[in-house]
Amino acid sequence: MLGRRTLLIGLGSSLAVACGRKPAAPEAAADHAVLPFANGWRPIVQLPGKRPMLQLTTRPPQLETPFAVFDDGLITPNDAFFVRYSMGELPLDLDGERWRLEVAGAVQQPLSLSLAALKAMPQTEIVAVNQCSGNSRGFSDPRVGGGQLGHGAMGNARWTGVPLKAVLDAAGVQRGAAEVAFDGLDGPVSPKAPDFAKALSVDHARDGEVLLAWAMNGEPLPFLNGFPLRLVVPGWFGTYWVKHLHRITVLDTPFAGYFMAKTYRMPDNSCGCVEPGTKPESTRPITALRVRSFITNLADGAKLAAGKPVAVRGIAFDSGSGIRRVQLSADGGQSWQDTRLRESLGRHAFRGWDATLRLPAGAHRLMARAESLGGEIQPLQASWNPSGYARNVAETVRVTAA
Ligand SMILES: Nc1nc2c(c(=O)[nH]1)N[C@H]1C(S)=C(S)[C@@H](COP(=O)(O)O)O[C@H]1N2
Ligand SMILES: [Mo]
Repeated sequence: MLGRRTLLIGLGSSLAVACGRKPAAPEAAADHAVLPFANGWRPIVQLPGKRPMLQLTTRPPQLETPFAVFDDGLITPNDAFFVRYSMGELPLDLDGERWRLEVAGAVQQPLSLSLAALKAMPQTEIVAVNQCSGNSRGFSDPRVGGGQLGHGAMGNARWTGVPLKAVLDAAGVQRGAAEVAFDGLDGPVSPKAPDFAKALSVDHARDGEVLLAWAMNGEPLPFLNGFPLRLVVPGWFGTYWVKHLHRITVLDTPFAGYFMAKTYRMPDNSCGCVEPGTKPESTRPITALRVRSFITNLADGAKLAAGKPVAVRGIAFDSGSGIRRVQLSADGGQSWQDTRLRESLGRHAFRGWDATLRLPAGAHRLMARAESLGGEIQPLQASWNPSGYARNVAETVRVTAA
């Protein structure tokens, strides 16, 4: 019988091969996909624990979910969930038995917790969307640097774990503490490069909703999605959802790490945007998701029957107030009809919706536009920022009816 360690090492070496660390037999791409912008050609690759996915980079491995997956159901399967890393060195020899979560800094009692110790604490579950702040960046116009992603750097899963608050309370956060920093076990290829770490305010970290999760959709986290433990920050962009989490440090002063102070920052104004091509005067860390919606069953270029009922369906989400309504336009945003919202899996989850259209012969521009219970509505014009973060314009799907 294979022990867990053997299994992990096996996974590690096949990942090492797949990620180009060893001179490997060439990984023939079974196929490729073309995203609808310049340089949108992507090999389709299959990494351990994943189905064939769109490859953005090999080292670190970065995979985008094929968009059709979002039409299969509201929960994104583990083997189709996107993968994003900033660091080139993954903890491929990570041993779940020996791994410990260290809780240190401005606490009464530093802790060192095994996975078994965490699992012995009261567990909770939440269905929540993890979306990269760079999701859809490839559509930025004018174009911007960074991973040229289509719409597949998001996913909706049921996360199981222990509230971060319970662990912080067990350690006893000292009065006057300001922030809580989270460090993952992956690291930079060059020792001079900054390590991946993120921070939340003490109040946010103790809101009871932020989760230390070891399971995703009822299974242990796939290695590439943060085995054995990751942070889940419902309603906030994926950058805070630290994977392979191994150290939590309570700080008296604001955390100044590279991934908070230098990157993942938005223009510091109400729209989080600037004139295309210009630089913001000041920036602030990116935080909450913006309301978005997608048509999932019709791809750009679809040919439909004129005059016949056409079923249109999709998904919507926001930062956690919940979805109030999703409207659909067949004329590029001039007129709108309401869609029907499907059952809610929770206010942080993808919300399904559907509608029926009857289209006359000709070309049509379909758009979905969601409004949150918090009163946020998707804009019809895209705004721009230099990192292409947080796109949420109502997207257009061009179809023809004949
Ligand atoms: N340890 C670690 N955690 C990380 C990152 C990373 O580079 N290292 N990237 C973050 C970013 S930018 C995103 S969008 C999410 C992506 O989560 P996923 O790979 O499980 O889809 O992980 C976050 N957690
Ligand atoms: Mo991200």
